Amino acid sequence: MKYSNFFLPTVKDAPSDAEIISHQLMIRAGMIKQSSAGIYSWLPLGLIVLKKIEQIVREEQNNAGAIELLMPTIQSSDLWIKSGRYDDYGKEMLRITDRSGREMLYGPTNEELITDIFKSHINSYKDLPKNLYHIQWKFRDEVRPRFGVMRGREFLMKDNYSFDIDENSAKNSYDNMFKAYIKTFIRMGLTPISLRAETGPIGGSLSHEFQILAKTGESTLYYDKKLETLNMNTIDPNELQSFYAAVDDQHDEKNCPISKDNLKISKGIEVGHIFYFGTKYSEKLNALVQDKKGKNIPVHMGSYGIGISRLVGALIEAYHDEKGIKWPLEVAPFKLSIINLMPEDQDCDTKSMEYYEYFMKNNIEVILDDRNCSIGKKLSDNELIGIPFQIIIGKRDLKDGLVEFKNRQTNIVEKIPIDNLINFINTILTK
Ligand code: 5CA
Repeated sequence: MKYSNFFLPTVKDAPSDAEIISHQLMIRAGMIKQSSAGIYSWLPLGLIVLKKIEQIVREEQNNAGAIELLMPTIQSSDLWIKSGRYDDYGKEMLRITDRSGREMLYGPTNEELITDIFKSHINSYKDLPKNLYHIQWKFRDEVRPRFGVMRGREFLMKDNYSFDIDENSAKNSYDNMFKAYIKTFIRMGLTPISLRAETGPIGGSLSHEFQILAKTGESTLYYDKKLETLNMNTIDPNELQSFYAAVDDQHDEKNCPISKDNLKISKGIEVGHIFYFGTKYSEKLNALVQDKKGKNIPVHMGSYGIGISRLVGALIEAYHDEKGIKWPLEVAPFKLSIINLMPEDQDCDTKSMEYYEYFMKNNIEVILDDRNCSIGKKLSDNELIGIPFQIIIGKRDLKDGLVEFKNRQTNIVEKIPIDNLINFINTILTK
């Protein structure tokens, strides 16, 4: 991508209602534009990151055996009346009347609709377990939408639903998702902390929320330090669920079961929530399956949510400095930024283009900053948008046969001989 062709409208100052750093940086880095309270347009840079996060979530869902489908955003009220949640959801649900006077709603979640799909097609234990997911926009008319995409009214969520013949099997499905969630967040470069949670309007008896650590997070977490050093390949959900973890209003210093030496206190942001609610919806919506003895029984269900759009903000909360964003490589909108400090200089232009074409040809996501603007603006915009690796091409360095390389995570700058640069980058990217 050439910066001059792209649409990346960076702005100097964030609006005064942007209270938290991720909201400020997303606006300043030209990632989103507010359309109305809690509702945003995703500008190209923001959309690339959103899609990257979505893809990691999708891959880990697929790896865990979940099957993707897509349900609509607009739902009919019928199923919600049957489940009893049409009234329970209150003002948070956006209600719409169509031209025929039918009551519709913009889905805040999908337990009812998926149960209806399930029951139309599956009626035997032989077809279980099943785990279905979709990635779709939700709407919740939050009383106080704030913090940008972290608490929006319209937001992108991955939600899936597991169907099992009994409680034992349902707990396996729950643990399978638990494991997939930990992997998903670690892949994004985040540190997930899992905590027992309230079930709220979703209902049920078992629930965990997943918070990721960020110094600027909203909740204070108290947890066993072992939760911070997980190995993605050896996750044991039962072991993790047995470790101590609590948010501040649940934590009681006097009755804390672990020693002070093992207790860590950090700030976190909730990015995922999972529930086991047994037959709550299947009974009301008549989703029955035949068991081995030929008896029709309500299917056992769980639901599992990840806030994909919230994760964009959460990642920025976890990775930024006073100059801007510092994307972890896995979710970065581009891996490399080639910054041509002097586009009007023939040598700078030729070298920049040579590198750019090489990376483009080799499918390495790169942005070439070829704008005719001041060096100061170029450098500060690049700090702001947080591409992990910067290749800075200036006239003086080129004369000495060098280019500058900056690692945005560490902010360390090195001079690299021009002929070694491609090898150097390839080595870093394969590490
Ligand atoms: N049906 C269940 C699981 S699929 C459910 O809706 N769970 S939830 O209410 O906890 O939401 C799941 C995730 O969506 C949350 O962990 C959070 O990351 C995200 N989320 C919820 N509300 C918002 C919001 N207003 N703005 C942005 N993300 C949100």
